[in-house]
Amino acid sequence: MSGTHPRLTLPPLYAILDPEQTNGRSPELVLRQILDGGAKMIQLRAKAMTSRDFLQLAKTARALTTSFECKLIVNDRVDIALASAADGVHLGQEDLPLQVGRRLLGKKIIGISTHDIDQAREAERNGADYIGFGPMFGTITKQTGYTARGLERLTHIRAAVALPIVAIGGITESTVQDVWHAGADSAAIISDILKMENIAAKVKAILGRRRDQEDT
Ligand code: TZP
Ligand code: MG
Repeated sequence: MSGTHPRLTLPPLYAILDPEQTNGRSPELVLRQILDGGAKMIQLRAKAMTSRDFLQLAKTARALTTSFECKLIVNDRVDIALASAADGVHLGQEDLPLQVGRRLLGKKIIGISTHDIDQAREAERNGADYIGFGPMFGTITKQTGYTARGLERLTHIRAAVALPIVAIGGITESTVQDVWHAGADSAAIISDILKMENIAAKVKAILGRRRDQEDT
């Protein structure tokens, strides 16, 4: 079974906002900067927040992202995605199974983290709307338990599934073009964006790399 949507078109950058990684800046402020930079898809990831606080943040993010015509994806939490009217949820291999998420979310977007071809094919069979694939490079943001997958494996995944692919893990402005070139529809980036003083400028710079690539 393929996804319930027509093939999802992903913007080149999939920005991830993790309130634990904002250097003390408020997540709302950081979110606004990411939106000012032009990001059109944002995932909210809040492992340590209470459900109540996560929901509050997700509702605020929903209002802001809507005004910027940006898609909002909630990490891990189907309940919070529903309650905040987000566009969808991102589920890892240890989260609720895709079929369960689909039953609860209907036509909303469901993305699945994958680390090899078998997981990618399974996500496609079960109707994911996109897959995450990684970690691409060494990342300090998340202990994934997997070694860096690298560009070559990304190319293999690209050939194995028709689903849109979001590459993740250790991607920076300097490597993002390689990732797109190897077949990712989109690049998920956390630290290279959130560590910046001027987040909007960083997002613009990353999107500018895409335009440069298209011009060549
Ligand atoms: N899943 C695999 S790697 C990763 C996630 C959530 C973290 C990516 O963060 P960064 O800082 O862009 O390497
Ligand atoms: Mg998860």
